[in-house]
Amino acid sequence: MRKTVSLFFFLISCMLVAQHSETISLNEGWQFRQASKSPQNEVTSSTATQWYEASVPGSVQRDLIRHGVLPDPYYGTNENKVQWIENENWDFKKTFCVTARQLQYDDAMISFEGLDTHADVFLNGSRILQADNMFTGHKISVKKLLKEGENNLYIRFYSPITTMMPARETFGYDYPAGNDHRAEKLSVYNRKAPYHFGWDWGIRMVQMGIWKPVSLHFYHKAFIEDYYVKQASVNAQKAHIENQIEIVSLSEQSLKATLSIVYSIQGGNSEREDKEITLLKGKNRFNLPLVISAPKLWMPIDWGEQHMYDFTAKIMVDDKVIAEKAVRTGLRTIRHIAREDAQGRSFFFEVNGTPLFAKGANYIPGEILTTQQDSAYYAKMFNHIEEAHMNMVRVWGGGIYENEEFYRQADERGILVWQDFIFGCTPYPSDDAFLANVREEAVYNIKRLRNHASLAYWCGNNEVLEGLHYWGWDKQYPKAVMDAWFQGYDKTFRELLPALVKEYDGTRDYTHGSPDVANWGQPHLFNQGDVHDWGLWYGELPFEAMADRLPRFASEFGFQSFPEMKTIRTFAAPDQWSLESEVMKVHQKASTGNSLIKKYMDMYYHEPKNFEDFVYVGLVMQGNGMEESVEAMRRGRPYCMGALYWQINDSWPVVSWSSIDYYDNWKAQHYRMRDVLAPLALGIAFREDTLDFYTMSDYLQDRNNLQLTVQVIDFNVGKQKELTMKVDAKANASNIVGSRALTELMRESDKANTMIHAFLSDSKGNVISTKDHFFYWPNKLNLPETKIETKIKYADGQYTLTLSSPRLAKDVFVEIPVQGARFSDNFIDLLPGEKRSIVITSPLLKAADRTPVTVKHIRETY
Ligand code: NHV
Repeated sequence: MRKTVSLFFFLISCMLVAQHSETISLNEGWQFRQASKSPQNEVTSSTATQWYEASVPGSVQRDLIRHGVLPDPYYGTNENKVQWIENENWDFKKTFCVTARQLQYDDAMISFEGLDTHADVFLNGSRILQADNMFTGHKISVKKLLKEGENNLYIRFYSPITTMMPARETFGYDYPAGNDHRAEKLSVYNRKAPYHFGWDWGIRMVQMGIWKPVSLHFYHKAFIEDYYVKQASVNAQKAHIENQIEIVSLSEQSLKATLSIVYSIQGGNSEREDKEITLLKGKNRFNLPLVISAPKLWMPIDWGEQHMYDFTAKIMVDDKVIAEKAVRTGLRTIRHIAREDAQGRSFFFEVNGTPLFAKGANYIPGEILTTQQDSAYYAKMFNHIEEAHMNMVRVWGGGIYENEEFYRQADERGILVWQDFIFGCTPYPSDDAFLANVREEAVYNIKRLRNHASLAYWCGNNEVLEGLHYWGWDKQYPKAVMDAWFQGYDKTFRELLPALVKEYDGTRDYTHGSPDVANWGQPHLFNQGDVHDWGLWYGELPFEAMADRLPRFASEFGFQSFPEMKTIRTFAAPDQWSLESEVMKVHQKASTGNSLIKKYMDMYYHEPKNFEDFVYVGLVMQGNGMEESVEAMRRGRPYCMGALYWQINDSWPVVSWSSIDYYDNWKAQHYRMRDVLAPLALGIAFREDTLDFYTMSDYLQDRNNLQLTVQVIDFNVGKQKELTMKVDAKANASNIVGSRALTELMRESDKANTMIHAFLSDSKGNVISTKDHFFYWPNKLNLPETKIETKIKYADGQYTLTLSSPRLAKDVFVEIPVQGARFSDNFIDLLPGEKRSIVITSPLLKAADRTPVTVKHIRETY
């Protein structure tokens, strides 16, 4: 059926005669097989040498799992069973048809948007490409090689391991690439996603294959190779746009043509700007500047609308369009402000001239099988980002330059993107050949991403300099090697990449790497630049300490948790439910992870009764602790102007620092981020026996005449006292709006059995933000034993729970064995006598099933 439909469209397109171009997808009909067989893999891989159908985009590993040749790599200890693939070479082939009519086009270009990684590509007996960089796309002129009827494409992918092994042999050392989970550290020689080689939250799967689309383009006369809508300057009065266009002319003679830019605000009336041009054979570059008066600016989320403009560049010859290309973008300015000031050196972003407190997270590729990140995946991920009220994500340097759809979602929703170049946590080679490869990769990706309104900032790498300075490598390597790495750092990150950003982007700021100069072990440097503050977690500092060591901008800080039991059940049988079991160890990649979770749990909680309670308490600890840290940063503006926590997502089911697990279950942390990052949130700081109440606002308008209600709640009997205050929430600022001495509210001796429940409401009584403040962590609280009463209304797609408890039930966790089910709230504090309703939604929920819902709270874990 599908074949008939595509044949129909194919015939239709053949009937359109006077086309200036035509594109056919070459994603269908690929086959693959193992090309080599290492002696040690003789037995394991015997089934892989036959031809299998391949899905493109995809990878060898993804397809072998699909065909059942490899087991589910996430289950049990199966990770070990899929490692042999990386040592082998793999062949891909496909045939496709070209018609006589198509051969009449002036040129045909085959486009590979991404080959992972070392590959020779052959077409009808000729080698058309030698690829060695996963991140670079290729467009190759193939008209002379094509023939009418059947054409043959063949790609041999070479093992990234065996291909680069000689580099290691000749260098004489292994690089200190600690996250590369093989003894021979070959990730550094491969321009390939570092996380494929393993990470401290990552399964290792060194993939090979066609990871991005393949297509064949036919052109008459000319085509537009690239179109950059460069925002030379933008303000509320005028936007100066340079339309930078690269046109390839295929005609032997020079061509007189009109370059026309048609543009409009999305859905509005279009305007047009023309320029007469002469095209010479080969590449031609033109710039057509234009001015848009009173542009409607693209705004970050919560600051206004994400207005988008459509630009189309057209080349016309004799009034006929011979080539065109469209760009959709938003007009705005984003500046990174690094300014010496009284405290040190600032680090913040200004959007359309207004300082922005950056709220968000670090993003890793959300699938180890990279190509499983499809459009639906990105839409879902950006829902999570938006629902937690983030306005910035950092595409971290150990992953990939993300797919188009990532940035398109970010544009549409008003989320700024901090983009690392893909280097992380180790030095890299810096010889001429390596840097030439990096140059090509950087130019390709800057050009690919520069039209996105959301793209805010370029950063050379993640923690390479931090590693060189602080990770003890000088004790493991000779001085000459260290010197070469420092010099290589400068060449790559202080010379090559910034020069390319300037030349090919020219509008965005760049930093050599993150963090800038500050290091988490040197708090005296926290007054300048961005910090990855791992004093929490690696430095074993308590959550409370984060408020006393605010950085100017936190680009990383985080805390681990296990995913909830329903995710653990997908990979571990009950006999493996313990920290040190074989299976759990495969799913905990951080060598000190379990001991750190236990250390912090000893600091804050009574010892949980069993593994399941340990998992639950760990989730709550991460959620509440990270909320505390993020709130301190947000209260601390304008000194501190950003909180991007480590990390929002997972690439497989694993113990990690994520706030959402691999199966889309929000951990407690994601709920707490949603609360603390709300555009207008209430904060509480308890210092020197005084409670300070803060409004933390990202709105650009003041919100005045709000009511702050402060209740003193006894864990056993409920409300003891209530007071209200009229408060104003100042725009784009954090301010103390009220203070109360503890003694005005309660007795010092009641701190272990009393909490503060405060909320902010508008004049109509709508609650804007709620904040519960406890004076201690649970092991120092007198939490009462209590039983939660649960009533459930079952409907298809939605269960509604009503919860109540005669006494305080802290951190109430509602569980349902349905992956990805959404809860209107979870991990909540249920106050004495309070009735709370929680709505669970999932298309998998059926009223008739009465899927069991379980509820637990902290007092039940000890
Ligand atoms: O370990 C968690 C995350 C990593 O997954 C990721 O690479 O960039 N993490 C920790 C650090 N940076 C990052 C900080 N690194 C160190 C801390 C303590 C000692 C050595 C290194 C991310």
